[in-house]
Amino acid sequence: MGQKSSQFSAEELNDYQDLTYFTKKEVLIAHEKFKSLAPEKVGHNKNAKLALNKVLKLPELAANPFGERMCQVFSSSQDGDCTFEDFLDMMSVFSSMAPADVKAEHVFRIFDFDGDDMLGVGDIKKVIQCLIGEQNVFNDNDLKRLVHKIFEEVDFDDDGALSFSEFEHVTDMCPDFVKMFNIKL
Ligand SMILES: [Ca+2]
Ligand SMILES: [Ca+2]
Repeated sequence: MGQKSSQFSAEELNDYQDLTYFTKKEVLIAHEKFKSLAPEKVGHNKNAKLALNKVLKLPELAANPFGERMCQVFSSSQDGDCTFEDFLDMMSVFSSMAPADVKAEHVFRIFDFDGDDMLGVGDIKKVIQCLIGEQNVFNDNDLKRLVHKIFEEVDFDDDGALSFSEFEHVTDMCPDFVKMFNIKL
């Protein structure tokens, strides 16, 4: 029926549908987006691995101050390079269909720059720096004060780091924060 033959078998599409928040049709739309980033590569290898700078060409990622970090978190090689499956996973988690707690879990990983499963002072400083942009230099004292304020609010057990459950209080208080990571397919 369709003019273009799909690069995917029915079985593959069923699997992707089961593993993501997407319908088969949306999986194909996600693949078109992935392909548009590097048509020459993805044209003959549907699951080709694209370099980080190619993936960041996706406007939604380019516009997000955490775009690079998002790719790193979803990259199966952990360097930001993404196969289609990495990309599909990322699009699925940040789609409007994914539940808020799943999104929050991944935002937590994005913010956990050093990967120790806690958001420490260093992580939060980096998050703030990403949010305000590299051009805007934040006075060191202001930055310290802001970090202090955040920890005062949500570091309930006073251990100097935010666990996921402490972080969830932040996302409950400001749902817009997680919405910043919504990507429309
Ligand atoms: Ca950390
Ligand atoms: Ca804590």
